[in-house]
Amino acid sequence: MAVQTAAKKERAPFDYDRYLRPKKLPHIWCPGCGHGIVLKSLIRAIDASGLTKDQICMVSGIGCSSRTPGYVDFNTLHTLHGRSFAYATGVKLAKPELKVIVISGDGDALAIGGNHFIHTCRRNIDMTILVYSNFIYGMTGGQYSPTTPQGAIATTSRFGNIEPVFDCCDLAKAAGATFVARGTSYHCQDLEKTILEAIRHKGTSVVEIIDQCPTYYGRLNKLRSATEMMEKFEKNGTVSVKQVDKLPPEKVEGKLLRGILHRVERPEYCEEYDKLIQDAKGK
Ligand SMILES: Cc1ncc(C[n+]2csc(CCOP(=O)(O)OP(=O)(O)O)c2C)c(N)n1
Ligand code: SF4
Repeated sequence: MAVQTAAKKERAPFDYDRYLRPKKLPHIWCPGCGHGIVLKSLIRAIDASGLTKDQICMVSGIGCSSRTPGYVDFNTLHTLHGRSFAYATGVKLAKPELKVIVISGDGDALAIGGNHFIHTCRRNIDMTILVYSNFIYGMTGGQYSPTTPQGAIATTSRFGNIEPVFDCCDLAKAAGATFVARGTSYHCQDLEKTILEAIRHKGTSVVEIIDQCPTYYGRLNKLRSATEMMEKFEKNGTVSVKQVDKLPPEKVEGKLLRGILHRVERPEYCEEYDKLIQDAKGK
């Protein structure tokens, strides 16, 4: 018993404060919002990467998720709705030594920013893109987004959404991203490991993160709590890629895969651009 107590004492609690900007707190997120849980996994992944705070540039567009960079003590840019990828590309080209991390919502990345998203993936520029997919536009009051499930209620689909869903991971892979993964705010420890792998990857890495907006999506769709949403969409709505082959088809059907879905190597954009400059100089 005494040995156990001593061992417990040795483990210092994780120092989140080191990564936060206390003057920017309290944050704007509603109780039960998934974005805070994701921030925790993200901070832990960055810490595990061994990168210093100055080596990171975090860029976002507009939305509840896009508020994240304001709260963290890295180089940060809070830009325009859907345009974070363009700013992030500029930062990476000007300072290729930085690790660029883009934070975006499903609306930000896949609707207004969809064009920028696919061309960033196509170029394979070295940056990590996190798409917080809560099936709705949270910040502006719950309009439906490209990830809103068919039949779901949003403030702009009062009788049920009739539009098919964009699969963010399929889209990223088809567009050329060289690392594609999916995580959830429920499986936050797995998420931390997945984000770490994404940060370590050279090229465009995309992680779609299923999280919850209890205030709009939950309320409109009669899901009574954040916990109920996490149970429905994240715990029971996803299957790990590591388990999928062992499960009968009926346990997999209709579920989203989580984990690393795609990882390949391909020339990285900044390096190719640099080669071009060197060639041009030599001529
Ligand atoms: C050009 C432009 N169009 C529309 C808006 C309004 N707007 C701000 S955030 C947002 C949606 C954000 O939703 P999402 O990206 O899914 O992030 P969440 O808030 O759910 O985290 C919209 C439509 C804007 N700020 N700029
Ligand atoms: S409106 Fe939704 S997405 Fe925005 S902070 Fe609240 S719960 Fe989160």
